[in-house]
Order: sequence, then C-alpha cells, then structure tokens
Amino acid sequence: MSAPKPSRKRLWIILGVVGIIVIAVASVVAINLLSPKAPAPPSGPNVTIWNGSFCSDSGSCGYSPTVKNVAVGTTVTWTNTGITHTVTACDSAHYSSGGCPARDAAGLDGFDSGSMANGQTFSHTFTAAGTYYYYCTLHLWMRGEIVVQ
Ligand SMILES: [Cu+2]
Repeated sequence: MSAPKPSRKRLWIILGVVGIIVIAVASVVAINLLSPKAPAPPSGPNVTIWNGSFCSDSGSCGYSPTVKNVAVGTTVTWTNTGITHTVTACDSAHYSSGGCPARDAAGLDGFDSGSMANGQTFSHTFTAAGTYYYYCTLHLWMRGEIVVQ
C-alpha cells in the first residue's frame, strides 16, 4: 500500500506552511510589543501618559507630547492610557537619573497627581510663566515639561 504516502507528505507540507505562518505572525506581534511608539499628542491643553507592554526605559513609556507649550492661566489635563503612573513636579536642578529627591523644595508651582490608574485624569492650572518639569515617581525615566508663556 503506497497510497497513504503522498497524502501524509502533503499533510507535513501543510503543517510546515502553517507553522511558518504562525511564527511569522508571532514575530510581528512580538516586535510591535517590544518597540512601542508614543501616541500622537492630543489636541488642546492635554497630555497623554502612555506605555507599551512594559515601562522599562524612556522609549517604552512616557508623556505625549514631552514638551507642551501653553499660555498663563491654562489648565493642563493628563490622561493615563497605561499602567499606574504619576505626574509629579520637579525642580529642574534636581532632575536627574535618580528622579527628583528635592521636588518639594522647589520654588516653582508644585503639583503631584499621586498614583493614577489606567483611565484616570489629573489637571493642574499654571498661573505663572516658567518651565515646569515633571516626572513619574514610579518610573524615573518618564519626564515631561510644561512651558508656560
Ligand atoms: Cu510611570
């Protein structure tokens, strides 16, 4: 009986093709998960807090836009689209790889959202001109600036 041989061979070819397709799709998904992109900045006085599958460096999570220009008196609203993050004011002189240890000593208008869960928003009104630096206390490499003119 030599009849089953060709059909078994065909089955292996089909399995091979399916396997290659599965590996190709999985690779594309993995590449997308590992190299997240910052979302386009929202319109208006808004900032989006974002992250990819994880938040391991400044390329995988952050604020969009990183630098936001607004007029004096503007209320800026941050919306968290990712894991838990914060929006915490920082004195630029203490803005380092270690985070912002002296944030409360800053003479600038301080603000701190505290822990923000996914979907939560935080707003702050900037009443004086200046550059306001901020970061995430949970991910020290997440940094942003509000330039008030
Ligand atoms: Cu964070």
